[in-house]
Amino acid sequence: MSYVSEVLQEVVRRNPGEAEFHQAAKEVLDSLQLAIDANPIYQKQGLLERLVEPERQIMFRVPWVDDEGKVRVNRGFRVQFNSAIGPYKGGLRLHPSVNLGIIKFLGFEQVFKNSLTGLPIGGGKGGSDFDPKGKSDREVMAFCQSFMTELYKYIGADVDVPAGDIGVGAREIGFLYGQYKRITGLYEGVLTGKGLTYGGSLARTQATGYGLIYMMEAMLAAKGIGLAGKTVVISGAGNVAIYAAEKAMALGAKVVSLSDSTGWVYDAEGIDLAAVKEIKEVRRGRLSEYKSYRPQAEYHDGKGVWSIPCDIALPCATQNELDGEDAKLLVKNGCIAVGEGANMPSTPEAVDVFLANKIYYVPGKAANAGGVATSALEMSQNSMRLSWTFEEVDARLKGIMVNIYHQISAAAEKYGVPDNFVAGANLAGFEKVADAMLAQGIV
Ligand code: NDP
Ligand code: 2IT
Repeated sequence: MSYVSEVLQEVVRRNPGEAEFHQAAKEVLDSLQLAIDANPIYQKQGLLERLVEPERQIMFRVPWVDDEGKVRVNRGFRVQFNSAIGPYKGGLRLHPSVNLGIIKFLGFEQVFKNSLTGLPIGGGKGGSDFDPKGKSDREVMAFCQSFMTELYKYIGADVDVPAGDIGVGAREIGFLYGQYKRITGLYEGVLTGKGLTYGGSLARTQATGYGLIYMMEAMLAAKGIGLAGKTVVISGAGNVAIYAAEKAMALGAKVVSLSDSTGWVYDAEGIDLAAVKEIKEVRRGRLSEYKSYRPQAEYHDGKGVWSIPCDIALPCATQNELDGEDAKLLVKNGCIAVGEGANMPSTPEAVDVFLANKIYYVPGKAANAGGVATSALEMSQNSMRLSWTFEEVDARLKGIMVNIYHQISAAAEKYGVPDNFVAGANLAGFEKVADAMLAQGIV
């Protein structure tokens, strides 16, 4: 049995029930086979065994009191996966589906993504099975304060720097930051995605979505294809989806769909983004309300955006939201490119369909790295006690995304699998982390 297969078998045996973590580990390690074969030192140094084992996993009780006076208990997580190239860095997810396996898949992906940014950040992820939907601001604050009352022991500006993810935006980061500062007395860049009045970076809100479009623009340009005039289908209606839509439209593409966990809209003339922002960012409402702004649009309950004919598909909601059948439908309807705003939104079957059909497919760890890259820029600004202009941050973000495209494309070439950006992203992300781990000894 190959070294890679042995390690994967152990991952499954030692982490029972963590399906998403198994999936992420398999996808990465399968691609690394090429690098492993070329460098026997990796096996000798137990590099893969170390890579798949988080440095530290923290799980804790999060008790809080709801508006009816009832005591509620959630489970909190922070997985500090790998600090070979910098302090742990990665978001916090608040969603009822959160469990250890999901946080570990996200933390594992984050290690390679953060490496691709070229910035000095290790990988981590955290969150809770708390559901912010339908909760009052006071309830969200009570939860966040309780969560931070335990988490603060393990984080710090040079230790571990959490940020947002699903269910965590500016409101939650504010409550978390306030509690951290109150307990520790430290005014430091311990979280990113902060508000602009207390150390946040301009363009962090837009960064993941804008970065996704900069990646697609760079990748398509290398193939002689422009974004202008292309029809784009996007899933999700949260932070990533909204700003991906905004930048795609600014570059002349037509975005015809968005979705949330209840349903999806199809607006043939192009999505009215001001309406979506009003519904989602201001009122925290449902996408079903979109028709009251745009009566000519279609709204459907359930899943369905991947049935819309498009040139470019951008899954920006959640893991495994696009399966093999969806992928076949996209190909059949003429889709030429897929870029992942979400983390692991395409199932392994869908990825196989994209690669077999020569779809230009950029996986999440490369395509959505603009968010964490801009978080690292926020950390730099905090350390320097300076703030850069929107234009300056945005220009750096764009430079980073173009550089990531060059890295993943060059790695795919180097290992003899041109245009396979799955292999390219995994191999390019791995190299820096592996070198740093080898240099630091058996730790
Ligand atoms: P948000 O919470 O802002 O939005 C998530 C969106 O996806 C919502 O519209 C949500 O619908 C929808 N959704 C549909 N199905 C699900 C489901 N089963 N679970 C959760 N959400 C669902 O999150 P983000 O936009 O920040 O994150 C979207 C994706 O992008 C995630 O995979 C995240 O890990 C990834 N990502 C985020 C980054 C960031 O900077 N925020 C950076 C890199 C990646 P509803 O409103 O009904 O819940
Ligand atoms: O998945 C991700 O990269 C994020 N949710 C952003 C993490 C960060 O630290 O900004």
